[in-house]
Amino acid sequence: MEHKILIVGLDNAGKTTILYQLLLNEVVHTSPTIGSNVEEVVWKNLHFIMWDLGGQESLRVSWSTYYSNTEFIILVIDSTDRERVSIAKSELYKMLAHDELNKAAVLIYANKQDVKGGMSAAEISRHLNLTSVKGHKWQIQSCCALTGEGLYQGLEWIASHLRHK
Ligand SMILES: Nc1nc2c(ncn2[C@@H]2O[C@H](COP(=O)(O)OP(=O)(O)OP(=O)(O)O)[C@@H](O)[C@H]2O)c(=O)[nH]1
Ligand SMILES: [Mg+2]
Repeated sequence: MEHKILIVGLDNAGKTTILYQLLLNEVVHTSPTIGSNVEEVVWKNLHFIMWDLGGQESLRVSWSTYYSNTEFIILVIDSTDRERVSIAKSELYKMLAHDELNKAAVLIYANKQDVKGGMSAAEISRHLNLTSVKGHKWQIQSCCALTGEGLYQGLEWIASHLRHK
């Protein structure tokens, strides 16, 4: 049984870094993703097909072409990017309103926690107004893609909310 996961978020949030940290346990050099990367991450006998989508504004309109059969959305937030958290919020609510994602659960990674002065997970949760999200299961997890800290706690949450095991 394979589980389809979409990794979304604004450009520079750290999506590709997270994907390859999960796949290879190392930090790869990234450049902005045009289109998508897809990898199979096997963890604790679970098979995740992870689609990492490009986050630049012009690419976000095509995110919906990836939505069918998605079990989880991983929304990556750059905790240092206070200016654009409201844009990330509107992208989140657009996705939650989409028919094809009505059964998808959402894991939010509050990434780049290694950078001083960034937003905490609680602060991001308030900015995104997560307590108002009722129709979807959600969880927020702070992390650092460079060290991998927090990433597997996020996967633990996903593993405990699988629809088909
Ligand atoms: N300090 C710090 N930098 C990070 C972290 N995660 C990613 N980065 C850096 O952020 C930059 C962007 O990372 P990417 O993974 O390419 O970002 P992306 O979300 O895939 O961006 P797009 O493909 O354009 O949508 C890179 O320079 C990463 O090294 C983190 O946890 N901490
Ligand atoms: Mg990328």
